[in-house]
Amino acid sequence: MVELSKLYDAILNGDNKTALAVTQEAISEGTSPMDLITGHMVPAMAEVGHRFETEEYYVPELLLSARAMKAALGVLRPLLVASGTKPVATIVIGTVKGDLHDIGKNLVTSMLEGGGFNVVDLGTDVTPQKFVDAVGSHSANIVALSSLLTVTMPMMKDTIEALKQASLRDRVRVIVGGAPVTREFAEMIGADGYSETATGAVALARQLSTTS
Ligand code: B1M
Repeated sequence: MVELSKLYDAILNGDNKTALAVTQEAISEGTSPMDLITGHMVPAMAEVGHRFETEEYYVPELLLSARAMKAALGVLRPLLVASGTKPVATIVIGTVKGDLHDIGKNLVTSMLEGGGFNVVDLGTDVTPQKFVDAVGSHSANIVALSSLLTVTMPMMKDTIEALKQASLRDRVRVIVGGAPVTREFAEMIGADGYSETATGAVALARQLSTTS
């Protein structure tokens, strides 16, 4: 059996080849993708963040770790995605303007796809107008906003305002998440829901799509 702590170490050390190899081996041995993600990969990224805060790591190390994380997620993503089911609802997702963090957002996207949603991923650094346009053109039921930076959190409010201005707010539910976002913040900006985790986002989207 492959030693799963090697996956944690590979992400922490920015070693994408080992991250990929260990993930592939673990999956072939029958380890569940979610065990790898929650038990080893997310904790490794949390430690990367801690080392960045304590100035043991700098941006180049963050980038290498992010690359290793993405390599491992690339193997897991197809396994998280359900196939052949009728979409529950359409969700437009993106990381808000000014913010380039996409690992968590990509994880949320995969989990939502796995939960049977049709997901339109707008990527990172998404302007309020781009969200508005996508809601209109895809007739989306839910807009999912991700933010990892304290300074980009106000963009979530701006996006909700832009949806109001475009007379689309009544047609869509807005959910928000990302490390610095809180339930209180979500309520304050008038979002319909908040989730701390990717799995929680799926449950929330399900709940909102049955009550809309
Ligand atoms: Co950045 N970065 N970063 N970074 N980075 C953080 C976020 C930071 C907390 C690090 C730190 O200081 N400890 C800090 C933000 C501080 C703050 O504002 N509160 C920070 C900073 C300061 C910066 C820069 C400003 C650094 C600089 O340039 N001086 C810069 C900003 C660039 C920009 O965006 N404009 C920057 C850059 C980067 C990289 C590009 C190098 C890289 C991102 C690569 C990429 O994403 N492609 C990076 C990384 C890797 C991190 C850390 C280390 C890891 C983030 C991550 O991927 N986590 C991060 C520290 C940390 O988070 N501990 C940090 C793993 C991921 C699975 O978790 O994204 O939280 P997360 O997603 C979770 C939940 O939050 C939730 O579900 C996911 C799974 O459970 N979730 C949702 C996320 N979105 C959701 C939406 C939902 C629901 C749940 O509903 C819609």
